[in-house]
Amino acid sequence: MPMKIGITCYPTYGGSGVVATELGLELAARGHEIHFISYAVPVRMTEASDRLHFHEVEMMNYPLFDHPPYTLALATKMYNVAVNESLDLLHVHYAIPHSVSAYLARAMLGTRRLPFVTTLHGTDITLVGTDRSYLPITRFSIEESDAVTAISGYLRRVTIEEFGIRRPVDVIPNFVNCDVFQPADDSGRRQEFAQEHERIVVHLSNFRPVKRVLDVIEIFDRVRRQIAAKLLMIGDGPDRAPAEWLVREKKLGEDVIFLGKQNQVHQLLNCADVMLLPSDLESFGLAALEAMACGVPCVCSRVGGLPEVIRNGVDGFLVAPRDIETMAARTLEILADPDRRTAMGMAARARAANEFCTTKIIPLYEQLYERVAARKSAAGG
Ligand code: GMT
Repeated sequence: MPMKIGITCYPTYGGSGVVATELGLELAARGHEIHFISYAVPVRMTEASDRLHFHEVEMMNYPLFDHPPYTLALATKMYNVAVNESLDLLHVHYAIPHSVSAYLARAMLGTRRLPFVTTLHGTDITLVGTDRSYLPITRFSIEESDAVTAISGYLRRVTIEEFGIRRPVDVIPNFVNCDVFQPADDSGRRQEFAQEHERIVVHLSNFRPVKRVLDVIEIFDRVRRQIAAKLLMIGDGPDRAPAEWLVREKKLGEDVIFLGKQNQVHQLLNCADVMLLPSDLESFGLAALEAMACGVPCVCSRVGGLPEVIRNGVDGFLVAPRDIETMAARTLEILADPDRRTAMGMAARARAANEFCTTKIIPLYEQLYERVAARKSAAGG
């Protein structure tokens, strides 16, 4: 049955916002009415329709506020949208502060109870949530959620262990639209970046320290000494400037192309022969999944949820984090052997399509919403 769902996420360039937005778009395509509630339009929300709406959280500033209370403004907007649009439930992505705002909105609704689902994405648990300054309220908002999902088995385990959570946490893995992200003979775009004889390596992230962007440059430097290649750096963030500096130091300026933030990433992934994701931590690794769906194998760190996505030696390689030499060797193994690259690319595509396609994952969210809504009805909400 179609539902009216409020979705809150960070609208900026980052995995949790991308997942939340793609989820909203997919749910709208299936007949649900979606209301995004955030401080800006989410990056991948490129359309609006009678089933896709955006509500901006307005923040009144006042000289007394050194830090305007966004959590409260968001709770107020959630409450207003829930009342005006008769929302069935809220689904918040990233615990801090979204699930706290949802908790407040639900409490404000009183007997007209508004259930909320919290999806945990990674750093909300592993970095922010476990910091002493946020731990008690993160635990509280997880315990108070009407349902909680984690994007990998790894993140579920960490959540339960770190917070001593006793309530159920469902694993609903991240997903990819396999019709948009699919292998394509994009030689037209490929020629923009490389000559026929050159291979293309790609990295996609928000360039935060956890992504080890400088390791990407170091790995590419070693690859480039052996083979003609270009490196496409997609995204932006705090480590972009240090990475550009390292590129200049290593005299790689001709071969490393910083593209900044991009929306049509599937077109760029389709130019690539291999993706590098040497992060210190990834609770899932959505960028790797998007590359895999395009038939691009990844060389990644063996951390967090990545082993749940990539089968080492089959559809990519998993290497100990910070082991730059082995990552370079694995990348060369793929680039130097076209048959190997094709076989791994096909295996990667098959894994993405069989395990993580929207057609498989979105129904899991729909079933969860139905369970949560049914509990609300049973409670007389
Ligand atoms: O990785 C980031 O810095 C962004 C972060 C986010 O919440 O936007 O990504 C997390 O969520 C993604 C989507 O679920 C996952 O694919 C990433 O693995 C996860 N990042 C980490 O765990 C470091």
